[in-house]
Amino acid sequence: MAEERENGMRDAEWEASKVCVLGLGYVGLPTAAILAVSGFQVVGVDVRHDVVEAVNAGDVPIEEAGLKTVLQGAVASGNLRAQGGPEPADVFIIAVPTPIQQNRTADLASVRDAAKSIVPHVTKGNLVVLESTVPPGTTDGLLAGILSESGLQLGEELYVAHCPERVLPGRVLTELVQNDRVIGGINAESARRAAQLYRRIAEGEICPTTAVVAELAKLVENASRDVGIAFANEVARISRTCGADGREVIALANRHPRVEILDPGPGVGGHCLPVDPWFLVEAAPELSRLVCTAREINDSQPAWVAERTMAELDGIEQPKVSIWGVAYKGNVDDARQTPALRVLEELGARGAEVSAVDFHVKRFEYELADIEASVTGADCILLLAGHREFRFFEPGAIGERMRNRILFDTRSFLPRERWKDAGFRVVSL
Ligand code: SAJ
Repeated sequence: MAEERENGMRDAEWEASKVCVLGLGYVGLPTAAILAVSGFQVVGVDVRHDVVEAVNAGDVPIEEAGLKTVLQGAVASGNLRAQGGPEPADVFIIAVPTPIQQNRTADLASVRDAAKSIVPHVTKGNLVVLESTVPPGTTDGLLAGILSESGLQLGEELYVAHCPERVLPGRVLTELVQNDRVIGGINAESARRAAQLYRRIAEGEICPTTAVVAELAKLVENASRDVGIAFANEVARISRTCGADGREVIALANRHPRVEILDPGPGVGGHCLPVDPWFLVEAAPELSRLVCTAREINDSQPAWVAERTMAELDGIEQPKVSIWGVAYKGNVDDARQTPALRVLEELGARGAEVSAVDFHVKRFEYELADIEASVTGADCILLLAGHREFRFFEPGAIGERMRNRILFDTRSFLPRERWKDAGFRVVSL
């Protein structure tokens, strides 16, 4: 009883004021900046020296609407500074990458390293939050295992929770604040404390649960989207075989009040959807047949797009294709796991000459061309990512530079009629 009272007192008094955020990527950096402008003392930690330097200079190493301004405010206020390693704080938030390995299992090396790096700094009453997407069981297993090396009693003296990030690249600042948050504690008190922290920055609902439910919920969200996209891609292929336009089929089916089919596209990229569903497969291989098939469909979409492009170019000698957009989706600078890379390579393997244009991506496996050079002498524009800049180009002026006027718009992004009026044969998925 006395202990309960003591705990109650301690809980009521607990209010974090200093947060250490490990990993200053597309989730960690905006989280750190928002915590700082919300009044927390924030230490951002990254293993990359260039990232630390950029952040301290108020520079954003990633393209994300509004982030630079928020970051500069946070740094100028003195509430945010970045460095190479952690230091004592009330809360440690781990937001490091969890990529996939060759064998399609999660690579948890960064989570392991980040957790180990905080062990010497954690003290009684601290909270450790894992935001990175992880296979079910990681928080209770790997993370708790490492943190117990601190000698602190987990759930009693050191609180641990998994609060998966759910923000959509391109809308990170808005979604960080507005989205509901799933807060999975290793015990109820851990969830309660983590909920208290997120209530100070989030306007969405705070939903406390267990760590494993939070891990699964996050994976299921992304697997659900991946399955939905695979269905849309499959519908597009079936429709094409039947001589119909898949997008028109989907648009009409979506007029049913209980149908909401997603958009077909050139494939699924980014560092989330092509990766996270495999963590479910890893947890229960025999039971994840739909998830697995959806992955395979989406992974085969770039080859299908390349095949269809070549069919449009049939009879043209040494065809030349101008790819518009290599980012994994429109208006982001991220080309990680982009379907464009596979499309480009598949086209090359089929004998097409390919050049690619992108107004956002700075790092790509192949050299990017400027738009004039890319379309000059080209037979086909293959639009893969709907960057807003592509809408600025006058179809007539582009067509004049081309050898043949074919537009394969895999996103149905450009105004079809305008391009048709300029003499283009416009093809969609
Ligand atoms: N795509 C389609 N058709 C669609 C929607 C998307 O082909 O109808 C493609 C996109 O072009 C892209 C890929 O899918 O290549 C993924 O894009 P996205 O916008 O669906 O998602 P991400 O990867 O940018 O962000 C997802 C989001 N998850 C969900 O919407 C369930 C985000 O909320 C997560 O926080 C993020 O993954 C993450 O970090 O896990």
